[in-house]
Amino acid sequence: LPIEQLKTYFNKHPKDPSNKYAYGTAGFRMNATKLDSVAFRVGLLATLRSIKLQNQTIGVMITASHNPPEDNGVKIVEPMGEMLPQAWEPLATKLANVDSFDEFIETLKEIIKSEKIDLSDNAKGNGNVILARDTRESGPALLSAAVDGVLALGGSYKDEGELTTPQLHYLTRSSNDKSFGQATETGYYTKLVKTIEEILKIWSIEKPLQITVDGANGVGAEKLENIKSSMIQATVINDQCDKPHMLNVDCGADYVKTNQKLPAGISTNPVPLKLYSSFDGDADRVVLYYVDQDLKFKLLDGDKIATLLAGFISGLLNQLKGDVDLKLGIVQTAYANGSSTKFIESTLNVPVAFTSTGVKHLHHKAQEYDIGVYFEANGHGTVLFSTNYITKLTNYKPLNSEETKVQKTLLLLVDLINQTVGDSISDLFAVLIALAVSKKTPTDWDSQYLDLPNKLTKLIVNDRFAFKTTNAERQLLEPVGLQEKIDETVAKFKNGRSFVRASGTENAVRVYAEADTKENCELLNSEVSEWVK
Ligand code: NG1
Ligand code: ZN
Repeated sequence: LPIEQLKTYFNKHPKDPSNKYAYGTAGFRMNATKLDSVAFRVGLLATLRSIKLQNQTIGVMITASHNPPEDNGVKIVEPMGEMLPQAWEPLATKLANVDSFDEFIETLKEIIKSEKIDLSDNAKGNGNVILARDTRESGPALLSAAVDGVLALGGSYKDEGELTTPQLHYLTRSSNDKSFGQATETGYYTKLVKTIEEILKIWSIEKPLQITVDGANGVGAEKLENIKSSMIQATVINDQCDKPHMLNVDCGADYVKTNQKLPAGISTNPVPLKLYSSFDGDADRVVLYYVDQDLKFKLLDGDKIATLLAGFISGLLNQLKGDVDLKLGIVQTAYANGSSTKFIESTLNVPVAFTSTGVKHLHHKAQEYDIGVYFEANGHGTVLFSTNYITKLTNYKPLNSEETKVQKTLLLLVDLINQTVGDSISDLFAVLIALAVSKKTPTDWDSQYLDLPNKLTKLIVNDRFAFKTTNAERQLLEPVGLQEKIDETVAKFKNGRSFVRASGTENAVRVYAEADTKENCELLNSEVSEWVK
């Protein structure tokens, strides 16, 4: 190890001993002023990860997504665009928390030894890291702290500047896998636009896809404007990316989903039956919505996106009369609306699996299917296609020209939908294409099933780590006795369901409740919250 060099950089990014860090659902995330030492150490860990993986490119993303503008975060992206493996999370946590330089070196040595990382001259390189950030004010400084982590080990880096989280995933993957696309931001747009235009052409759709998008005043707004095609008419509002203090304020996917209402910029003058969409602060989540004739707000959240896309894909597959035996499944979390689960199982006849919150869990589970559709209710998700899917469909011999169209479309969906992670931009176009090809209006889509009234709140507690769950986070093991109380309360409500878990991204405990009416779900939520307090 280059001890002197490490020491210089270590001293440049001092850690406040009173700060404690944990690599959670979405990496490290908190008030940005506390993250300098963490970003430096994550840069270093990413470099080690790259060396371990024969110098493949590793990604580092600086973002706090839908959280307030003064927060920030940092997470690591794997060579194929996936999240950091869970086995490395405790290593990241440990490295972030050590205080003295001696402990720091000790921890680095432990990681190098236990992970069998080759730092000799024979290694394939000193590590290769690409970095990007969202539009937060704290972004540039945190990004350069992470760069110092790379430099401390003599690694190479590329600063990609402002990108959406899924774009950074795309670039990481395409840097390691040429077949995925050109490893540039332009390459990302080209792949997307080409695929959209091809699908529309197959179905002779001449009317451009139209949508108004609330960009959360974040990076997604700016990037969406780079997509240029005569077949796409996207109007972006809340696009003030140059005013970082406005990020996610009264707008964005999380605001719309949590408050179940229109964002700033649309709330005063919504056009009935017109489809709108909101991205979150780093553009990996998307929700859609409209107002009906009576101006009543109708949310089309992640659950509705999952059912739309799964229904669209299975509908296409059913049109192929030859032999294509492919396994379709939907992955949800406890936050999925009960009505959606029922609809998927009994109407779509598709199996549903449940995992813990956090995309890494859903993504992993979705890989077990040929078509794995996963979405969190908040709009974070994607569709994964297996190699078996690609092989079977590529080799399929269409029986007529209609089947040729279906076959081509099914194969193009693999390029349309970001295979690495949930992506507001690509998910949005997947939805618009599913609607256009199947000639559905927003109302048709929405009427597939009726959401049960639901309420999600958060509580600040003394120690959120005291809340331990089981059964995909739907039941509490600890504090002992609390689950029984919740069960008794839930039993009093028609269609009642409620659960409690600690957030992995905020210092809070979340309480979810659904029931037959709005009043009842609110009552259930507040009664359960009383037990938690
Ligand atoms: P936590 O804070 O662990 O609930 C939130 C979201 C997750 C996921 C992560 C990462 C809810 C209830 N939770 O996690 O779904 O998106 O942030 O951004 O929406
Ligand atoms: Zn996000």
